Amino acid sequence: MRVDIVTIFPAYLDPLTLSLPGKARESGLLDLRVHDLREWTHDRHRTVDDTPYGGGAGMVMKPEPWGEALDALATPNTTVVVPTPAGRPFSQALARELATRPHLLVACGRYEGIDQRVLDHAAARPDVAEVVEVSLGDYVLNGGEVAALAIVEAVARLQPGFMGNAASLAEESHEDGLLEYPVYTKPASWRGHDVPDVLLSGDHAAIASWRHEQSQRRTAERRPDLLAAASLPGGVEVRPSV
Ligand code: 6GU
Repeated sequence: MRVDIVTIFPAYLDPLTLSLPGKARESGLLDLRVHDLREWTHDRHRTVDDTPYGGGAGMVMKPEPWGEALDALATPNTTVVVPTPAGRPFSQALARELATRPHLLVACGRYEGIDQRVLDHAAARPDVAEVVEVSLGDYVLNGGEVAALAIVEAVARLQPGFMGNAASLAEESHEDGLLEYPVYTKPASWRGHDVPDVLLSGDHAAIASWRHEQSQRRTAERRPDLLAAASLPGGVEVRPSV
């Protein structure tokens, strides 16, 4: 999969060259490139923003540099991803959907956002399959860069062959619509806290059913909104403790 990220702060994306995404890059699973939007400016000050039509606080990103960035980077089948608090909520399901796309172009906005015509123009281009505005959640970041880190990491680790252990992908939080159960390692007793007996029992069926119950309990307590959507295959009855 190819991923291009366009930003006025390329250094913000440096973490993507480290750790797991770094390995994916080295192995060729992820062809990731970070671009400075100012490459596509032509004035002495490399201007990327201007005052909003209609007035109001803050600045808006100018359309021209974004148009040239798309001209340079769009391929015959590009999905443009625009991090914005006004976007569609990011989720494991959306990560899975984006992971199937051959090319993502992540457009990181700053200031009050990007001129709307950039997105309208992108959506109308024959070399753009879709424009997806994505929000990480109901809070405000200074720009799209931190969101781009999260989105690209969530998508990259779903590439076939990316994870060392494919089973851990299937078992983790959100893949089955429930939160993950608590995990423990040695020692069996630590500072007066003991690992639950069932995990030391060697009874694999009992362990599986304990873990499923724990997942349901946690989800009911912390994220009851997820339970309505989750498939609940004949599990235990769970009531929130709060
Ligand atoms: Cl995706 N972008 C920005 N700028 N702020 C956010 C966000 C995204 N998600 C939550 N807040």
